[in-house]
Amino acid sequence: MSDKVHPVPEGWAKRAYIDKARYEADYRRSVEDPEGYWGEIGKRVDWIKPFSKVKNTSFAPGNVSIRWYEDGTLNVSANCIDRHLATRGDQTAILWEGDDPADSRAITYRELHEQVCRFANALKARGVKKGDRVTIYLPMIPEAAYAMLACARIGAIHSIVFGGFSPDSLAGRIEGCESRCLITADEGLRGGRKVPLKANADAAIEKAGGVDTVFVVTRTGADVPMVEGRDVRYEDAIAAASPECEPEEMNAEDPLFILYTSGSTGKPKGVLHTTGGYLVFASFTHQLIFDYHDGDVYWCTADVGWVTGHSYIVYGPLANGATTLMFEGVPNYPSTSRFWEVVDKHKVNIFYTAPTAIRALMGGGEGPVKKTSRESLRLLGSVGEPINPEAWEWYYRVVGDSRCPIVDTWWQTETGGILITPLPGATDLKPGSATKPFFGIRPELVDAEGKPLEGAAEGNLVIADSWPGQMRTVYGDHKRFEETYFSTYPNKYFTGDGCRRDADGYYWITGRVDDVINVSGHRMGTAEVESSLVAHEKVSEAAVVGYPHDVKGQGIYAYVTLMAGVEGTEDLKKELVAWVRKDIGPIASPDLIQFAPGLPKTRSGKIMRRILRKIAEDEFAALGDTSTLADPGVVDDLIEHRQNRR
Ligand code: 6R9
Repeated sequence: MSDKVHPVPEGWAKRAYIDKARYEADYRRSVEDPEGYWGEIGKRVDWIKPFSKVKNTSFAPGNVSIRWYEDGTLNVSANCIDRHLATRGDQTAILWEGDDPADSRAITYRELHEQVCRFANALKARGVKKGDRVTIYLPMIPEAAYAMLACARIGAIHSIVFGGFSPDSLAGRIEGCESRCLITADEGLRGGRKVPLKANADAAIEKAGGVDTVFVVTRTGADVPMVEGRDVRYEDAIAAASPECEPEEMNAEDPLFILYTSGSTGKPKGVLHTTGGYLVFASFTHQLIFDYHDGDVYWCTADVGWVTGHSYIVYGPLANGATTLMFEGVPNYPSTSRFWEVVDKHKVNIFYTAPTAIRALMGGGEGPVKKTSRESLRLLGSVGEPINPEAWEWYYRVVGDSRCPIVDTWWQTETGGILITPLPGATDLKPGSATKPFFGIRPELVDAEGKPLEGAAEGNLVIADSWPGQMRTVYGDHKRFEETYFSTYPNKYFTGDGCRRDADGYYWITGRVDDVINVSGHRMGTAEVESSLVAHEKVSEAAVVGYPHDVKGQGIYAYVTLMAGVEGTEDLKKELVAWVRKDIGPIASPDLIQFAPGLPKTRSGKIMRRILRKIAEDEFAALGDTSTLADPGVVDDLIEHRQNRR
């Protein structure tokens, strides 16, 4: 924790949409009169049929139901494109920067309109209609945004799967929502390396079944096999389609997209977001938190495979008529100056990235940053995991030349948009704190029993009332939705995060309190990695925990018990890492593996993760009570062979 305060810079309070007085007044009104407040804010998007009802939400056990603007109708693609055509048809909507610095492209709103209409018609020509699920497995190319908006235009529900996921992970997500259409590319390109997307897609479809159409975008031009009758060249389909497509009239509560995310148990959940409330919330938060003004160039470095890419590369910025930069590459290719070179090349004003990227670049020193100008930058943002004060200060001083405020934005796939964050013209910053709630958000801290904690305190973070961008259900499993988020603390939304509130009412997220770990800003369920490990023929049992990692935030530490007679060699460790990589994807690769003859269990057979976490953290002096263990002896062996010695 740091007690340094960076006051709102001179000038910011005047130019920003929101200053201190306005924040206080509007915040009060937003929580005292949510109906009135969100009723007004709801008008920021174009409705086909205006809503007359604003909020109809209940967090009551057994009856969780969330509806916003429920009798209004609209179309998200029309809001992100058509309504800008008259005033900014020739303005750049998407500024695309390829993996290779020689490769970039500007797509105007008018071009975006044509591309999206053509693709929407191509989807229709293959029989895709309102309510159908479409899985998108694409690299960071403009076609990813076209695909999302084309689905939204015809009312199909997209489910994007990050291009780094394996065929098996992709198959699970195709099956989970019964997609009949998949959109992919021949290959992806990241950091100069090729990713075999089409080959992965073929393997996934073979496993999942049910897919009758695959659109294949040409990215590298690799010669990929095409299945007759099923696979369609994207370019051919677009060329044959009409450039006009009427947007489908959607109800505010019709689904917009599904996005799979990891939880503490079981398979990833299909988080469902709907149309009206999501768009209002994504666009409103984008405008105020990034203080987006006409003409600004805005860059969020996330991938569209994650929620940040959905809300803050595509839907929020485009609904606001922004110029949004989309980056195909990685921060260290061709060199570790890449981010800042892109900032200079495109005169980026607002830059939004993850702490893990900042920490990785910090390791390379100031040189690669300082050789660039970055004078266009005005505001910096952070998302995905807690940012440690050292990384915050480096980002502020080295990247922002001590002149750009940093918005440390806390939110989740489930929340649809940012909930706790500074507003650059209103909030004095404390490095490491996500600061204060956004309008309409009622964060509370509760103890393990659910008792509300007042004033300065530390506990579990819950949200007391709904907001328009909140997820509506787990796709196809409303019971799981209720159990996961509303049963721990009845009548509250449980975030899964721990949090401290200081005497100034600032929130400091301390990390997950459940069995979810956050690796380089990516959510990973420990149960998913465990089930992958135990599927290996030489593994009898596995327990996975997170441990502090200098660059990734958390690393993956796996305790593995082998089958009788199998020897725990270094080669076997490598084999297991490769196994998980192939099974789930590179982001799930264990960083450390410890072969354990036994795991610490209670007499009823429950693995005591608390002990495993402590040993992985190299904090075994404070193991706490081990008296309930069936065999306390296993702990000594685990400590002796621990893999993280500091
Ligand atoms: C947007 C996104 C959500 C989890 C969340 C929390 C962590 C995100 C954070 C942060 C501290 C921040 N998290 N932003 N922790 N400060 N500014 O990342 O969604 O992938 O669903 O992850 O990430 O633990 O619960 P998602």
